[in-house]
Amino acid sequence: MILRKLYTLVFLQNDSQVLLGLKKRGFGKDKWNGFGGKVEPNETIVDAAVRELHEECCVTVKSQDLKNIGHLEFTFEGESTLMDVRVFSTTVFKGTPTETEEMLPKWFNKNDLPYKDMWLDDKIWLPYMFNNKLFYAKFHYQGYDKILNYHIEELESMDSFYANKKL
Ligand code: 8OG
Repeated sequence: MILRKLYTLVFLQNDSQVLLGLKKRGFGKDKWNGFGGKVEPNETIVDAAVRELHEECCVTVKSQDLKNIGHLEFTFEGESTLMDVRVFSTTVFKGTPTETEEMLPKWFNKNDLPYKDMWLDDKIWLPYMFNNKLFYAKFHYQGYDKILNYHIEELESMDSFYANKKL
């Protein structure tokens, strides 16, 4: 039995830059990433995305401004959990990204990202995001530093992807 756990991941972007945060504790510590976390029971996915972004870097977004641009799935050899990560992007937000106990935010040029200090898979799917392509990707890891196999595809629409997907 696979246990699916839902997560959000939000990227703020402008034409040339993307906001990443250096994770200061917990899962993915010392890696640069978008902002997100677990979806709580009785919370919609997009509400969780708004909440986590604010908790982690003090930036406010409206849920209607968050665009769901991708779906990621991670499994780990020997583990029965599947991490189901909903990826969102927006160019519209309020507030100045500010360091919190969880994250140190910083703007990066999209063509100069700190990939060596990011999750290995990011290099594979971030180009879809930067080229405004919707995507679905799944990665099977051994530990956290080796991808045993993966699949990635471009999607026409997230709605039709979820309508056809058994979750
Ligand atoms: O609550 P917590 O911070 O542990 O949530 C984990 C966050 O990390 C969540 O936003 C999803 C995200 N995440 C993974 N795996 C990967 C990955 O391989 N790449 C990226 N970019 N983010 C990931 O859980």
